[in-house]
Amino acid sequence: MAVLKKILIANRGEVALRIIRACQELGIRTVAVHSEADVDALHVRFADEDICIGPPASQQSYLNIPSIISAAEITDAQAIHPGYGFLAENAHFAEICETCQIKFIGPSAETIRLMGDKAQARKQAQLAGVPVLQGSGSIDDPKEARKIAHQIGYPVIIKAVGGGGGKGMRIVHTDASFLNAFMTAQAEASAAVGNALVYIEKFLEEPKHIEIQILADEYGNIIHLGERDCSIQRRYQKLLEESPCAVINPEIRQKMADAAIKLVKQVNYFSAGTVEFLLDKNNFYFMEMNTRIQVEHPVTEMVTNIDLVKEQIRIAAKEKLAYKQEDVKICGHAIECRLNAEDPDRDFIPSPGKITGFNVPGGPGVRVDTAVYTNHVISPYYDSLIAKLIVWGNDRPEALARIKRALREFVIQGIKSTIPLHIRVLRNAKFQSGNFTTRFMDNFLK
Ligand code: MV4
Repeated sequence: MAVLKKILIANRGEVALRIIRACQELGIRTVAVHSEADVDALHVRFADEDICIGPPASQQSYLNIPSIISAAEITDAQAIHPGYGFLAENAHFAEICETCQIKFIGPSAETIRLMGDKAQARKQAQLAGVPVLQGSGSIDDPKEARKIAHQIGYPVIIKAVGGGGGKGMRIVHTDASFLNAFMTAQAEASAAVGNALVYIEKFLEEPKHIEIQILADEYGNIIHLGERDCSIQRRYQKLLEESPCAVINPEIRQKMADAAIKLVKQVNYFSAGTVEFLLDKNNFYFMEMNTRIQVEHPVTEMVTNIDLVKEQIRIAAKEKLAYKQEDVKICGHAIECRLNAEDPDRDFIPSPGKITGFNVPGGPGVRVDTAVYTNHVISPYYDSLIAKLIVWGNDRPEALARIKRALREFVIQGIKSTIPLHIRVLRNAKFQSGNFTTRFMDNFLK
């Protein structure tokens, strides 16, 4: 990597480790940043250099732009990898990096801003000829909005323009309940993302949530790496993801991939990215685009044998894509379970604390992405992800058997985890059929 000799990782936890590993294999030096709560974190131990950027609260450390930029300047890092969450989709941060002549590892600030406005993103999809659901642009007058909702026909869903991941979302079934829901959505959007703007879409009751992984370089080369089925979610938090989708037919898959590439072209996108769709029977609709590496990227890595984080770094170093579309072969089947420090028997309340015993599974086809170790303390300050368990199998039945086997080997003592819940989901006949929708977890937990 001629132009990138040192990268600062503006993140923590398993994803910080994931990025450090990619850098080490590419011969790039790494700088970890950490809060006062993360002095003993593995990302700090694994990086070549480390620097404290503030107190435990994210707002004052992992979201503290001046501290992070200073850390990059002090250590002479030429680039910053934001991981996911925190500053990963903050256009202002990407812009500041550019101004300070630090390469932001991701797309341009302009594209992050455009896709971060979910109403604008819809417009771009339409311009690119990608199907979208019936809906509105950004709208703020409640009565005007109700007229549009009525025209679309209920149920409709109100979404935050600055949202993504379900923040400030409201499903509405009648004219009578619309105004109240609309104003609540505006207030929630304002509180959650600091932007009260919302838009409306026809609500699909039982779709699948399917996303296409793409890679694009700065020279206009674009490839897709197939899809992930992310329909298993609770409160818009993904619990389990797989690739490929078990029930999609090849024509639909090709059409979704073509649509994703059309959108990527339309917005001059480069880096790794994900285009999310809703799939209803054999119709699909653009939902949003994520301009970051995602939590569930390993399932795609397992079925393509392509290291997405390395590719992101190579693209940032102005290299051309090393793969052509015909080089991408989807091989076998991968599943990921997100193991969270939550108690599924007590409405998923967070279960932070000391991990007194930790044993990760192994054997053929098993990958564990974690930054946890025995006697590590899960802090209440950050998200509750303990580990991602990812398995590969020659086919879906083998992957299912393997992930059940691996979950039984996994030992997490001292705190509650979602392992028992995952085992129950994997035993469920509807889940096993592959024929499940976004409604699955609500029904399952009822
Ligand atoms: C939808 C939808 C159905 N219709 N939009 C959830 C998170 C965010 N990325 C968008 N999401 C959805 N948007 C329309 N027009 C369904 C979801 C959705 C979902 C909804 C309810 C319960 C679970 C869900 C899981 C995934 C996606």
